[in-house]
Amino acid sequence: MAFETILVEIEEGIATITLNRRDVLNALNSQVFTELAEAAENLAVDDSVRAVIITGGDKVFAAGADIKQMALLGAVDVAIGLRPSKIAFERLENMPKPVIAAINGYALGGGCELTLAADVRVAADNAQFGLPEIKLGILPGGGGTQRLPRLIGAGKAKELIFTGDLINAEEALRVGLVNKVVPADQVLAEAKKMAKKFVSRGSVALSLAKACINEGQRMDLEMGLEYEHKCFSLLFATEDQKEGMKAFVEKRKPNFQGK
Ligand code: CO8
Repeated sequence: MAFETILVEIEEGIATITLNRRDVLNALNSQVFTELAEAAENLAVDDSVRAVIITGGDKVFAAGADIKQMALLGAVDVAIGLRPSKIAFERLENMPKPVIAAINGYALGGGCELTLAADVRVAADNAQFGLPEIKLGILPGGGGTQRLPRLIGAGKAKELIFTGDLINAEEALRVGLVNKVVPADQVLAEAKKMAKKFVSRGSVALSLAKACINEGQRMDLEMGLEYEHKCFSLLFATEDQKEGMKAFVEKRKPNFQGK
């Protein structure tokens, strides 16, 4: 996949998307969103890819949407021109494989919101998170007002969004914004380790578990539990379920085939 503002590498079933606008702290312009949307669409259906990592490299994740580009936009330009940001984030969030954000340095505004579209977040001890949009006279329009409160609760999300203040990795871990904090030079390695563990599990079961959690957030508890029961039942039609339980009985590691 050849893109200009992102790099995509696939190794041992794990795709790594690297944001690649280093000179502007990986500010997310409309081209990044368009390329991310295309990459996510391709990776979702690529059978050789079992997990996806998204990173900004070893210095910064992303300092937000490109303010210089946004400064020139009117309401209609945003409604139409920035639509790919929504598409990109939703494709990452809903792809039937795990997506891990590996975060060094700043993850601000749209950058922070991009990490929220991932399933799990691994942060460097030097990472800083925030939704400073309020200081620009706008609000977090990349899912921040929706995904952040669902992740960390409305009270803390409102504090972050109303103040625009940044929090460090330790605080992000404490409030549940990130899953793990590691030394800065180990973020990608830790994300890959996590990805490998996910990949070693039954991929059908994992993708349905992800669907249950994501879809369940759009349902009331009763419907969510019903949806879960249907997905659970469906897994008993897979070879992975047979293999997983047979392996347990035979006291060996399962060899899942993803079918
Ligand atoms: N957009 C454009 N350029 C940026 C951005 C940005 N968000 N952030 C940094 N840059 C550029 C700077 O302009 C500078 O470029 P140049 O060298 O040409 O002047 C270069 O990156 C380096 O930046 P700094 O010199 O500012 O670096 P510092 O280390 O001094 O400061 C900061 C780092 C604190 C991260 C600072 O750059 C900063 O505050 N950046 C803006 C953070 C911010 O407000 N982010 C939120 C943006 S709004 C947003 O994300 C809305 C999301 C909406 C959803 C998606 C669209 C629908």
